[in-house]
Amino acid sequence: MADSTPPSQETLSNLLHETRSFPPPAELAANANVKADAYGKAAEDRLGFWEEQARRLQWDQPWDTVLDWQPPFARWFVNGKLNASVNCVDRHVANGLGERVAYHWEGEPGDTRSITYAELKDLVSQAANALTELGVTKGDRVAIYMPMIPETIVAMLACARLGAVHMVVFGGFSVDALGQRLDDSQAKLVITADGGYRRGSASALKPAVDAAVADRPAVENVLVVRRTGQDVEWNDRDVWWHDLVDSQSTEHTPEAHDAETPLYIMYTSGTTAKPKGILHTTGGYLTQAAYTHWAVFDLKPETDVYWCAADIGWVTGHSYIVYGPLANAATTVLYEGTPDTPHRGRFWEIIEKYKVTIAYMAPTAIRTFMKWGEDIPAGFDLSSLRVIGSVGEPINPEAYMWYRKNIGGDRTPVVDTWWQTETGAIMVSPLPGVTSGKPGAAMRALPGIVADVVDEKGESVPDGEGGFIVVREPWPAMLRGIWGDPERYKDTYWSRFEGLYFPGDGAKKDEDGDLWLLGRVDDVMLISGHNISTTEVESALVSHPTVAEAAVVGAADKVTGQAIVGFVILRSGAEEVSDETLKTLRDHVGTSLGPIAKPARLLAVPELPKTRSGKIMRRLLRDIAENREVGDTSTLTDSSIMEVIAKQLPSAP
Ligand code: 6R9
Repeated sequence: MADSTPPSQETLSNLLHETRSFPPPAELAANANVKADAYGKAAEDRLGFWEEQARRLQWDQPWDTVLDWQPPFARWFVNGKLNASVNCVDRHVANGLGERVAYHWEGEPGDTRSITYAELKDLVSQAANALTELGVTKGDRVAIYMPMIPETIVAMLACARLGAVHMVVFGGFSVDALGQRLDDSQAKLVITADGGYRRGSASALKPAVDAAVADRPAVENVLVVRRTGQDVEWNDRDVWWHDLVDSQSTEHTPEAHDAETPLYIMYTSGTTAKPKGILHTTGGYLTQAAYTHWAVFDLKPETDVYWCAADIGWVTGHSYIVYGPLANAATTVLYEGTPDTPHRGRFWEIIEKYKVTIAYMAPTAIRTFMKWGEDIPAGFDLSSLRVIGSVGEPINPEAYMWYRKNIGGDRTPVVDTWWQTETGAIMVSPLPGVTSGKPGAAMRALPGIVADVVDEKGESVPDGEGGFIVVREPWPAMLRGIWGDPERYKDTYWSRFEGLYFPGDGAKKDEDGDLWLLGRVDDVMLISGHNISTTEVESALVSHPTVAEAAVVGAADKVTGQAIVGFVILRSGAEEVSDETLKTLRDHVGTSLGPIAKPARLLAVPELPKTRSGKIMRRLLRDIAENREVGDTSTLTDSSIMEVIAKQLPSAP
């Protein structure tokens, strides 16, 4: 994602001061899966630590070398053999856990289905047999363009079982986005559904697949799940899931795959360039997904009910709805739809209904819930929760406090987890039984992970200063490359700082050495020679009671180089605001962070442009702020939003 050069004047200014901190609840700390000594142990013998974690899995053949590191190319658990689907399903059944529920699925219209590990094993075996019948073999790429239904997970695991590489595309990406990914991966099979439920109605998926595969002969078949029952066009290469899969044998003998067998490709859109196919392999990825899911959420698989509200089309869904939870034999809730269908309390209703103990969601959702008001969650019993997590963007201190208080009952730790598609699994996060969490901070690199904050020259910055987050040592779930483009892998992640992995994010270390993530360096603003992070200014805006969400960008300015232009969504929902209110907000930022961070212009808008995983797309706002034509909007949740925002604008000064 780090396609552009970070700003060069100086390292990030450190503007935000936060003094609140919440120690772990005593009982959680006493019974925590991971205690404070884990950091020291892992630091003493990092590779030994990861070997210990790899033993969580069932290996058909042990590895002979933990790590083969030919920078920047890593191979973990060399010559070890395992099957990811066996690790996620079969072995739990063999261990007597067949009756445990793997997924409580909740369809948006209210239909439900609970699937035990024994049932999942049968479904995955049937799907593996079906894919074999369609000619899918080890190494083939399979595209999955699906709603949030159990078959999506079954399809992923069936691929993993065969050693085929799955490539999940957000159900909702455009025909072009799907087509581009099919071209790059050369997938021979597409698995899809007639449609899925979104916002109370059936939305079609198959027409997009029909259009995308029309001129792509590499796609031999399209396997279609019937979810909504809507009419679909039928082509020669189409096969119904229920015709092919349901009649298959529930026996399937899995093969043991090499630890470095490609498991999946996940495309990240980056800012401008062609999407990158991030490649993950089997042994190291599953090891870190399993360990982090167990450690960061303090998972007790016998008693916890875990829910990650991400989409499976996002890496968070891969690692924390599918692979991590299944490897740990967890019981997971899977929800198909949107948070406001049929009402704005749907998430809390789900938590109450399934007595969810661990919930994991994105700051964008949390800020939306803030806007809807605390009365909504107050109407539900959320007392089952014991750990709540956040992922995808920096969580503003205000959103953290709201989440902790209104969802966590002022009782549960909040784990703010920093990681990326590329890292495969969580890298920086509090440990709920160890860390005294600070609102807005991801805190510490997890045991076994060596992260740091460096300056322009790649030198470690002292506590209290900001710069660029880097990872100093390889980690098991790290990407193994960009599909078909090793040079781009080197250029993007390993060329900025000699010998260090550069994720493209700004960060600071506070006085205690704790880490605060400050957003993409591509978004950092350069105001009169000071690098100011978008995160800090946005957090200051969101800390004002009238503001629900905020996005700021640096727009070219003759005097200051760049000037801060802010876009705010007001809690009242009003788009017409008085100059007085806007002035109050600008002053509020000035008082919180200092005059340098005061936005030059502020606009109230009804919505912000976001990706499907909830990230604000600041480059589009920059286009608006600089009066340019708006760039590529193909990965937005709602592309019409840009017109709405543009209309809001009086022409720039
Ligand atoms: C998991 C995921 C990665 C980028 C990452 C960073 C941002 C994610 C964050 C966070 C601050 C957190 N990000 N989690 N920033 N605090 N807890 O989101 O993967 O979609 O690849 O995005 O998201 O900027 O570099 P991905």
